[in-house]
Amino acid sequence: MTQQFDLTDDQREIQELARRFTADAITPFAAEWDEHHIFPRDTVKAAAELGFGAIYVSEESGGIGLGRLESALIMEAMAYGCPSTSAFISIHNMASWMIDRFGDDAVKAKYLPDMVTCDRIGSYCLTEPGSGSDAAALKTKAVKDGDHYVVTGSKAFISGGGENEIYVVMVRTGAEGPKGISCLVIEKDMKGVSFGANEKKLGWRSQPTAQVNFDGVHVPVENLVGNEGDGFKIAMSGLDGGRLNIGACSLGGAQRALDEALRYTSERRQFGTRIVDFQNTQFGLADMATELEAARALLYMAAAKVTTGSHDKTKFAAMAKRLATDTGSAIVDRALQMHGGYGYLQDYPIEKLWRDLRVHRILEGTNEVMRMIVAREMMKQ
Ligand code: FAD
Ligand code: 2MC
Repeated sequence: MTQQFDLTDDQREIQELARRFTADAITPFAAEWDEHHIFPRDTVKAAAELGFGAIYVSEESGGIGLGRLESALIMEAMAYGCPSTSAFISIHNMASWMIDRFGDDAVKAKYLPDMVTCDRIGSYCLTEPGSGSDAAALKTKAVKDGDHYVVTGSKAFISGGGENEIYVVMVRTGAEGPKGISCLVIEKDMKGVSFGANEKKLGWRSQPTAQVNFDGVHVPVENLVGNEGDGFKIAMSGLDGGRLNIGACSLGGAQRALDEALRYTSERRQFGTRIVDFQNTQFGLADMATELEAARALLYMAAAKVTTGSHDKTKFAAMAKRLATDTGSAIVDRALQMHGGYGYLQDYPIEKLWRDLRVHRILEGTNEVMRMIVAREMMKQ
């Protein structure tokens, strides 16, 4: 936002491009992907052809080198059609950016060309069965043996697990705590990598989630991203942007629910009048629109701060993720109520939005962890 409180022409153009792509390639198919648990790999590849596989990867590495506000605009637009698919593409962007931002030339040259085009898709692996919110307690071990690390352990809940080719994995190379963590790129086909069953989920059904296991996997030392001991900070920096994108996915889903609620209540009649003619409905719609704009404004501001590397970017990203995901869920829930019983049926898009947005309050840091980050920053001041 170079002009105060408005998007630039370039930002509007990228938003329009993402909206057109969504209308053609995502919205018409989202219900089927959800119902039949179809992962739309071809659509992800088509998104990459527009540059959406490497939105904030530098142009030198083949990305489109945009900022985090542009990324939020793209994620929000795609989530209007399918929050699950948009969020999946967001995670790939986060993993690719971590390699681009912190990797050396060799690791970038090895992985980024195929990741930019989504010929190889990336997963982000931090969570373990015993460490979710307390991410720095992770136990997956990487022991150096000559020119390799030998990696043993398990990662839980990995988006794209079993499907994706590239795993950006936080491992323990040193002592307990955040400073003993490093970041390694591990490939699906390396010997000793295996996957758990595809998790059966409430939402996010257009993408697989699985445990990823490492049993003595030999990973070349050149696959280290950054220096030994930098892994936790790299993981957290990735999440500053990832959390904005997840928040943006909630905004997109909530905007769709609001539009659907306005349309439905303008058509449906009870007691001899349209549902939208009841003042109760109008006040509800007005509040939904107001709260959505407020959450959006904070998210765009936080995105601008992450782009410029502002000192308070982590706090703002956490605030924006918390507000956008809580607000998004609340709006979808109200939209479902306005649809009455029909909102509960798969014949309308609302119940899927409700299910997809629910998990945004849990992953990429629960909303309780977001509050913890904000409060810690406040107490430092
Ligand atoms: P826990 O940490 O056990 O938390 C349980 C509850 O306790 C939560 O309500 C939490 O907020 C609360 N709590 C915990 N600590 C505190 C505290 N200090 N103060 C107050 N409340 C607290 N992870 C990845 O690394 N990569 C992925 O691709 C990925 N994809 C995912 C996809 C899905 C569909 C899901 C559901 C999860 C995914 N995750 C992924 C994992 C996700 O990030 C974790 O589920 C999340 O961080 C929470 O960890 P947990 O589930 O272990 O919950
Ligand atoms: N950017 C850069 N560095 C950061 C950072 C950030 N955003 N946040 C923390 N750090 C640094 C921090 O400065 C400190 O370094 P130093 O000691 O040199 O100052 C170091 O990292 C350790 O930080 P903390 O002391 O804050 O670590 P702590 O263990 O207390 O907790 C917490 C950090 C709770 C914020 C972190 O564990 C967390 O975010 N937990 C939630 C886990 C999570 O978000 N998981 C998401 C998995 S991905 C997912 O769900 C997907 C769908 C992809």
